[in-house]
Amino acid sequence: MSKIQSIYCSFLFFCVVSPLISQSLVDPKASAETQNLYRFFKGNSTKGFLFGHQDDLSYGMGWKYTADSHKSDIKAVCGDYPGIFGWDLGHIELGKKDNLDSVDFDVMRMNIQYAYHLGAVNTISWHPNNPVTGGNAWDHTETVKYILPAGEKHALYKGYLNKVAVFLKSLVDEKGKAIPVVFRPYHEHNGSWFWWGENSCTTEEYVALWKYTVAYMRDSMQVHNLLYAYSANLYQSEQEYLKKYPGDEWVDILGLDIYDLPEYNIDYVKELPKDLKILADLGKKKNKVYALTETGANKLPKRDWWTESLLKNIKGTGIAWVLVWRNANQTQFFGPYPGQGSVPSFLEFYKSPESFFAKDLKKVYKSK
Ligand code: BMA
Repeated sequence: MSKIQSIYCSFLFFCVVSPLISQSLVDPKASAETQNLYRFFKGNSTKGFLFGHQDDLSYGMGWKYTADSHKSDIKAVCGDYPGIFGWDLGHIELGKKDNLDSVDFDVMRMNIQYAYHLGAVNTISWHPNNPVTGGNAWDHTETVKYILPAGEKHALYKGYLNKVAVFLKSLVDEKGKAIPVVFRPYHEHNGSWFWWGENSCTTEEYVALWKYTVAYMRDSMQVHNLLYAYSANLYQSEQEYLKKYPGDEWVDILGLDIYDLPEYNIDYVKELPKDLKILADLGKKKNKVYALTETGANKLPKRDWWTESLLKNIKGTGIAWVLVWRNANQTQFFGPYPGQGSVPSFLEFYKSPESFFAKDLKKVYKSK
């Protein structure tokens, strides 16, 4: 290629291709850092995936956050923080000080800022209480139709969204710049345990809820630091995965939630690659980032789980990240902690060139 041709190609890339990349996001006004995060995911997924842990900085086995301690079970085990941190906004809609798992929202904000300062990524899910009954997210009484614009609980729902938007907009760095977040509302909708789940609303209602929520954040509340992730629980086919899909212009990232739990009644090591293959094929077809948005084996009974059950089945799949759920207490933990039986396997997983932890991340939010 001559010098002139190469200058012309770069010119074409910057004027034609790069605006197209940003235009393909749900939010055309997404901040530069948010667009860069998406580009980072795309580029990095050929090299490996970020490792993530829910509530990692807020509490762990036998400890709770105290100011400036920056404790983490993952760091205590491998000397490094996760590459992606998960948080949940459940109960913010009620105006509560703490979330549904007793995390103070001010602490959550500080931890999100700390994760950003480490160069790592933040992803936020939301388990809102049922706006019709006042029960929790698992109260799957029919609800969605009552909170849509024509419904009698619509004003209440808008109030919920206002509180979420205010929190998301408060996520800024020390210079006041917005911190990008992967927002993952209304997850596992193809299961029937949440009020937005399979048997509690129709496809039209779910899609309307998704679109209304996204448009409200983006257009009414002008929140511009979000990538939107849609994540389904186990599925058997692409068709099933897409049953309630709101459409390409409403989703940035495709997700899968799948657990290695006896009550799931699945053979995880068989099911995981099958579901991931469907997800990866779809991600490639749609040219979208895709991720293993929730997984884990409660209490980690298999000592080699990290290498044999997880790493073997996710390496080379192109997922942007894998996130394991929280370390709540002795009866519910998905991450290792010092002395736990799976630590040697986790350390092998950590050392794998494909797993990215915080120290591996340098330019997540930069344009190049
Ligand atoms: C579930 C459990 C609950 C928790 C909820 C929201 O999977 O971990 O204990 O309240 O997620 O984090």
